[in-house]
Parts: sequence; structure tokens; C-alpha cells
Amino acid sequence: MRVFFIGFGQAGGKLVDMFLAQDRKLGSTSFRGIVINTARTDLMGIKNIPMEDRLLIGQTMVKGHGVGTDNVTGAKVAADEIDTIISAIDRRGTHDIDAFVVCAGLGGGTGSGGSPVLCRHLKRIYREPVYAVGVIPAPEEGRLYSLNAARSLSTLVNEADNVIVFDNSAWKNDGESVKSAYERLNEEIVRRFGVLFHAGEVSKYGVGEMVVDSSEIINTLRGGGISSVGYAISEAIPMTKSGGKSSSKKDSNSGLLSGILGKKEKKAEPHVDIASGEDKSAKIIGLVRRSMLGRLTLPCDYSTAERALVLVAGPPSELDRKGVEKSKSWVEENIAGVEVRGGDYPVDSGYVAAVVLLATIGDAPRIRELMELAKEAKEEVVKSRERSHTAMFEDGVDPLFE
Ligand SMILES: Nc1nc2c(ncn2[C@@H]2O[C@H](COP(=O)(O)OP(=O)(O)OP(=O)(O)O)[C@@H](O)[C@H]2O)c(=O)[nH]1
Ligand SMILES: [Mg+2]
Repeated sequence: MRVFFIGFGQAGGKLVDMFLAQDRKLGSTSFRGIVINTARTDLMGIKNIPMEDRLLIGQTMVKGHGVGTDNVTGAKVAADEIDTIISAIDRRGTHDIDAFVVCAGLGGGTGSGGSPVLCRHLKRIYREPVYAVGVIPAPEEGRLYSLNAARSLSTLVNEADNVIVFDNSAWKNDGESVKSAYERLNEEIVRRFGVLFHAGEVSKYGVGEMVVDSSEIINTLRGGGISSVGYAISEAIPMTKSGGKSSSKKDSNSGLLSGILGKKEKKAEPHVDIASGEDKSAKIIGLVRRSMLGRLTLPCDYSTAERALVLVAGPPSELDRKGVEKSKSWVEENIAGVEVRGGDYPVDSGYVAAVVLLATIGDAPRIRELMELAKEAKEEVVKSRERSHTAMFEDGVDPLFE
């Protein structure tokens, strides 16, 4: 799938930088992107995007120093400079793309305020679907971050065609700070979406027997709302001595398609039989179950998902149509809706991996928590306004009649 990425703010910029690095590593040209920030220094840290595609906005207002977690300013700057942003996107080229993906951390200022504004304009101007990959903050990052995220997210779900959420708190380890986990978290994000978005591509094995092309992804995300992604990877596949998957040295160590699934490729181990059809199928079903029941990008009640997409990636010798079909049926039995799409993606790897996209989910505890927090904050504001109004009225001054 040809994706135009836009990284908004620091988290978004780092993610897009990594998506482009992955694309390059795969020898693919499906991904392109620009990054936008109000902080000059954050733009300097980007590695895979040329300077002309790094956009500094809000210079008159914040002088290149960032908006300091103020997402109202973030939104204002984006709205004021939307023409500059759209020109930068057009300069990079959009005629052959399948979708826009806007990446941002929703707890800060720039990406949090700017991404809903951007999504609204992208939808207005272009025909391609506009998705957001939104990172939500851990509670330990503070109440302001959570409030920013709640506010941004509730706008974003109306502006983007779908918001796929990644929850920082679900992914950092105990005792680890969110900051020190960023790099690892970003790899997890990029691996999942990278495998998913590259799925329909022709690899050295051709395309899959059951290709997942961009329209399958687009149709899965069509319901809007919030979505979550699961992922699981197998143990290293035992290799045959001759003619097995990674028979040539270049294949196993090329670092092109190998490595995309997330583990270091090992050298072949001789004298092991390739699994039978039954085994392959069982293994695939097991992986898909694990990916859905394990840690999702946004922990949620998967039984409330309206649609799903199942993707099985691995060397062709391990892929199995029956296994994919059975997995799809299993997912269908376990989600609210009946639309489950899926297929395979042959890659040069010593592992098999499953990605499950759970689209338009009805319930996620962390989202509920964010929305309740936002509601409380709003009530507090109303109350404090009432209090100040009463106090002033008691003093004989009614601000409404001033
Ligand atoms: N997963 C992940 N989260 C990040 C990363 N960098 C920042 N975040 C989170 O994203 C949220 C917003 O942070 P930033 O992206 O730094 O904010 P910004 O959009 O640049 O906005 P300002 O700096 O306030 O102008 C916070 O909750 C951060 O914890 C990252 O590299 N990975
Ligand atoms: Mg920043």
C-alpha cells in the first residue's frame, strides 16, 4: 500500500522517520512522508527525511521553541499555516498514493493540537482515506498529558477515517520510564504497521496466495472510530539442509525482508523436516489467537470490534491457505461483527508472524478513563466559573451585565 505519512510533533516525527527507514531497508518505495513541528531542534534529529520535507511551523508565535504542551496553540498554529503544510505535501507528490497516515503523540501540544486540524483539511482536499496513528500517554506522564490526549482524540475520531491507537502505558515495562522506552515502543509500532502496509507488495516470492491489498485494509478501517492491532511471532523455523527457505547466504543475511518481522535471523539448522500441512495450519491458528489475545497496541475488549483483518507473514513454505481461512473463522466467532478479511504475505524470514487489525472497537478501558478525566475537568471548569460568578455577584458585580 502506498502511504503518505505525516509526522506531527516529536513522537510523530520519530515514527515517520522510522517508517521510512523500514521501507528503505525492505528495498521498497511504498512509503513517503514529511514531518512537521513547532520546535526546530526536534526537526534536526530526523535522519531519513530531507530538510525540505521537514516543516517548521509557528515561527512567529513560538520562535522555533515548541508550544510546550499547549495543544490549543498547537491547533491554532496548524490552522494558521495549513496552506504551507498542504503545499509541502503536494510538493512531495500525492497522485499515486492509497492513503494518508498522520502520526502523533496525542498528549503533548504540537501533534495533539495539530493532527485533528490537519486530518480535517486532508479530508477536505484529497480523496484518499486519512488515518491517524495516535500515541496516548501513560498516566504517570501527568494529568495535562491525559487531558490533551482526551481532547485531541475526541476531535480526531471525527476528523480522521480511523484512529489506530498505541497506548504507551500498556507497553512500557514495570520500573521503566516512558521516555527510556520510546525507542523500543516505536519499533513495536513501526513493525506492526510496516508489515500490514507492505502486505500486498511483490517480494522475491511474488505476491501471497491470498493477497491483502490496500482495498482490504481500507475496507476494514471503513467503520471509523478507534482501532487496535495485535501481533505475534513464532519460534525460529527449523531449516532444511538443502532447498529450504533461506538457502542462499544473501537471503538469510540480506536484512531486506528478513528482520521485518522483528527478530534477528539465524543460520540454518540442518536435518529438520518442514512441517506438514496440518502442522502449518495449526501453527498459524495458534499465532493468530496469540496475536489477538496478547498485548494489543491499545488494550481493549476485542469482542467489541466491528471488523478485522488477519495477516500471516512468513516464508512461503510455512504459509497455508487452510490455516489462514480457519484463523479468519476463529476471529469472526470472537468479534462483534462478521466482516473478517485476511491473507498471507510471503517474506524472506526464519519466522512466521501474525498481525490482527481489530477495527472500530467499542470498548477500551484506557480510552474510557481518558474521556472520564476530560469530563471531570470540564465540570471543574464550569463549577469554578459558577463560583467566581456567584462571588462577583455577591460583591454586587454581575459580569454578565457589566
Ligand atoms: N511511543 C512514543 N511516545 C512518544 C515519543 N516521544 C514522545 N512521546 C509521547 O507523545 C506525547 C507527546 O509528546 P511529543 O510528541 O514530544 O509532543 P509534541 O507533539 O512535540 O508537542 P510539544 O512538544 O508539546 O510541542 C507524550 O505523551 C509523549 O510521552 C516516542 O518517541 N515514542
Ligand atoms: Mg515537541
